[in-house]
Amino acid sequence: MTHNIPSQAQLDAHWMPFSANREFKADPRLLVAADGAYYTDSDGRKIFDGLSGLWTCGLGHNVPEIREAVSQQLGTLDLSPSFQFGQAKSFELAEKISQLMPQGLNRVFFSNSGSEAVETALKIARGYWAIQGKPHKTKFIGRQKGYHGVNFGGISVGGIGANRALFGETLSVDHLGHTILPENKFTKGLPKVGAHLADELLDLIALHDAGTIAAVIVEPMAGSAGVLPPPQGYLARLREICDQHQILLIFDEVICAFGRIGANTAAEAFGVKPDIMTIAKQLTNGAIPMGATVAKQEIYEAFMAQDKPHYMLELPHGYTYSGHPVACAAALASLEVLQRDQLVQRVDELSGYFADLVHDLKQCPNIEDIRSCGFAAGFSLSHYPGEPARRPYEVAMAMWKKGFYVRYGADTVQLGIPFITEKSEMDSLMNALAEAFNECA
Ligand code: PXG
Repeated sequence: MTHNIPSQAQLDAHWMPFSANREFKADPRLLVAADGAYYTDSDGRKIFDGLSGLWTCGLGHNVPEIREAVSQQLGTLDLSPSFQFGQAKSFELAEKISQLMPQGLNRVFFSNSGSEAVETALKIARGYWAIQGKPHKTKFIGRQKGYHGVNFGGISVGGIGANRALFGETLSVDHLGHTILPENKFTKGLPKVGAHLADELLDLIALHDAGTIAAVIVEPMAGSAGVLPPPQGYLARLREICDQHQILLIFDEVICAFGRIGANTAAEAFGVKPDIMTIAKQLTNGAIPMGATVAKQEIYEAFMAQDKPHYMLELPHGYTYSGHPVACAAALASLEVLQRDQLVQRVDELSGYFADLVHDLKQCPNIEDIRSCGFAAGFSLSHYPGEPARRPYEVAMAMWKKGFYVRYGADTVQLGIPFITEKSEMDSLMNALAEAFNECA
């Protein structure tokens, strides 16, 4: 398989995203194939995909229906201009997505990534208030530890300092505190304490005035920061305060939507409906890039009701590849398989088994906290002095040697297993993780 190994010049030429380039290029970890819940690496080893790609491939890899739909679409209509012209699949997909959303969230704007879905949501929120004659409502409220992608809007509302530090001025934003409380350590599912943390929004409203705030954006379950399920009642309280003060609520469900937590959406799972939702990742099972922003019908209608000639744009925003036919084909096939194989229900049914295994690792060395929700779990590890990120990296590398791919970032190790994972595979994953935690003690 040597043809799969890049030369040094090739390695040098690629500036890798969110990667320690120097570390990687000194000893590359290369994947050459994927099928079901497993990758094959360049040494021919089978590697269990403990993060479903990057929280994307819940159905597993190499899904025949997606492969065929994409290939057929490429041979039929490979691209149609997304502005002012259309093709049937984007409309079909928009309706399909609406059916999986909480009622009333039924106007879908397509993009190509979670980051773009977030930018679109922020622009729709500001535009909405401008149209309503409230052009001063421009500020956004994010939350500490939030991840909303990497574009300027996203890092502005994002709450991960390391992702903003180098890049200077952001949009006008403020942040709620994160929802990690010491009394909630080692909770399975939603922590009991913490609904009161939503009241911090009242302080921010007192400080900035609701007349300057366009929207609050949160991940209903924060993913990248280490799997942080929302405290019970927290999201409902945020919803209540937003309603009282005419502030839009945006849920960033780029990780949550379409099964990760055992429901079609986190909004459904947690019983709280946002005004705007961002989705991506599982939408196409990761096979083709696609994001989308889903707005409440009233928001769309406000744009349509503007006093403009009928041939003028209602929202001057969009991407060359918005609603790309090949991405639409992948998404339609992916959602079809998700439903046909009842994988959302499967995650829900097996999430208790998964959570029990995950929490059994509490006794391993250096485990400071464990959180879990659906088929996602986060382990916070105690730090080496001055080096919070080192132990998770060491654990992930030990796992890689054992044939398991897991996510590491900041002081956490995370799992986001495929929806098709068998109980026996969960058992092997946890056994390997227990060994890795012990080896890295
Ligand atoms: N919002 C949320 C909640 C996300 O998790 C984005 C927006 C941005 O999506 P794009 O498609 O622009 O990357 C994300 C992405 C990880 C990991 O290892 C998480 C993401 C991306 C890459 C890695 O946790 N989340």
